[in-house]
Amino acid sequence: MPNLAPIPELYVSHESALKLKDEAGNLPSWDLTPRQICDLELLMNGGFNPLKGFLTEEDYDGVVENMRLADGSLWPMPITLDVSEEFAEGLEPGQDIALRDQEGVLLAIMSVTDNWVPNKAKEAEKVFGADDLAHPAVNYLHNHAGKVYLGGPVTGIQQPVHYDFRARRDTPNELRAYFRKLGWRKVVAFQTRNPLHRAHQELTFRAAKDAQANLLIHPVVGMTKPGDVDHFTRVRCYEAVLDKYPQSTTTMSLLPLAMRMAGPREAVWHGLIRKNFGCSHIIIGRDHAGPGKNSAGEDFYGAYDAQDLFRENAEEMGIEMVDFKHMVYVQERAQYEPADEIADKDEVTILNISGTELRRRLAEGLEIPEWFSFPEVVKELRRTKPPRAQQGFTVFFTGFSGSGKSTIANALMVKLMEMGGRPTTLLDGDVVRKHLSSELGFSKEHRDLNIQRIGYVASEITKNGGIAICAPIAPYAATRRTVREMIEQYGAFVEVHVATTIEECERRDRKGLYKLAREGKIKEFTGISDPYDVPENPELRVETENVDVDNCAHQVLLKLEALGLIGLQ
Ligand code: PPS
Repeated sequence: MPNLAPIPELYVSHESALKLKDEAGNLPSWDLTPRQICDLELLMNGGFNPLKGFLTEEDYDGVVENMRLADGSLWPMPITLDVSEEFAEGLEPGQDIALRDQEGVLLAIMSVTDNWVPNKAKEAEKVFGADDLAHPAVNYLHNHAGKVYLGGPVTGIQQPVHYDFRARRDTPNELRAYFRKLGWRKVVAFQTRNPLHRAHQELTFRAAKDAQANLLIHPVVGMTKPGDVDHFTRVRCYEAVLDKYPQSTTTMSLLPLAMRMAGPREAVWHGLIRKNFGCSHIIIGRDHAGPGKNSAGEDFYGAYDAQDLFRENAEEMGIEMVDFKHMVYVQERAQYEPADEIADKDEVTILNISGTELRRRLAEGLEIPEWFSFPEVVKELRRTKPPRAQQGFTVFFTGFSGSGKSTIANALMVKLMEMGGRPTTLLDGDVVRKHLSSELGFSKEHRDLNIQRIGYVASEITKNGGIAICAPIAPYAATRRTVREMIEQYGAFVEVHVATTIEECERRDRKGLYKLAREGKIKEFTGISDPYDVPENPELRVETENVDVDNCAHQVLLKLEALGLIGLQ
């Protein structure tokens, strides 16, 4: 049975917080990233107990190496404060820094004891199992996280502010108090980042019944896997499913966790967090917190690795694992049953709809049967994700200067406007440089900024149901990937490589720039004195030599139709 006494938090009293706020004006100030805000919230409210701050170098080494803090306690996930080299440079040991949210609100003071450059490749191998950018956390580590880590204890000033679903957010101590008040001694936690359908409702209910425990639906609303259903939609879905459980057996609380999709280590981490939230059990499934396929197309982890690692550590963790039962629908009996308990398998009809099939049906506006999900859940999902042909999307042309990007993009825009239906905006390289990026040059840093700005505008257009057509050179693969990730949260990203060779572009030399570049009068010219990473897997590659513009634009239209984004008459 869990001890439901309060656990330590890192917050100071209201009076001390006011005083510290006053003094913090003179401290170096770090604006936390969304992931760091999630981590900080769980550090401060005890969700990451026994951590007292961001990991020191010694703790970090132990956690990376063998999941142990320097004092020997079990902790599987590096919780580190990554910052830029410039910020870390002037910091002396013992220096206090102010940790602020993205609006500048002071959330905590951190006493920096450690300041080091981590070996990220090693962290990727040890923590995530492979230094492979197909893993979202490895990609984050290499392409988003700062170069330097800071470690040290944190003094909590105030919780990050949330304006959404306030009544559904609880700290570990609030949940513990709630369980104490209701006399819930045994509680099974269900961790989820997906909408719940009937099978989930059945399996969670059974898990709680088998353990003779109450049930906590504990969905992650911090950061989940890129491409997941947004948490606003999910929470509205969860609210609907909550009514399907017998009254007063089940509750729901939202967890502001930034997931890492680290499979086995993540399962142990989820267990420790749920223990802090007062739970006695947690449901761990097949491929728990799995990141999908690696760059060779194989699973990162074995299907039962998470359960195995959890089992090895369960005793020390003080929270029990409940096996996730694979539930399937038996048509003849009109009910869900655990797949491994169906004795007459060969005589009955077993129905199942995979995640991929569900997404296809939603994307194409097809029927989703009631045996699979609750009508309220399907309605919410359809509201957020209308069929693809009604969603916004981005067509992102990339290629050398003079390759024909702008001309094809213009032709495509006109064709789409002829078809009508969705507002269409062209973000051409030259136009963007005039209106959005007029102060930028062509250094790597400036090109990245330019492309990120285009990506930002395109993602807003996509989010709001429009069509964005972008036509910059966008020479760097990593930046194109960042833009893809920004946009795919909201709709399709269709990368079109305009594959005109550099020789042909130079031969055409419409603007006379290649001549100037050859003469050294324009520096850092793409293809001449600056690199261009050829897209490896664009949705479409168009050749322009001996093909007219109309045909190139038509190839793009056909691709959009094949992807279900437009309906050709
Ligand atoms: S980038 O790399 O994506 O930010 O470039 P982009 O915004 O598309 O701008 C490319 C246009 O700027 C002109 N130009 C140069 N291109 C490449 N390298 C250098 N150094 C350079 N200096 C000026 C060039 O005309 C490009 O126009 P397009 O439309 O591509 O022909």
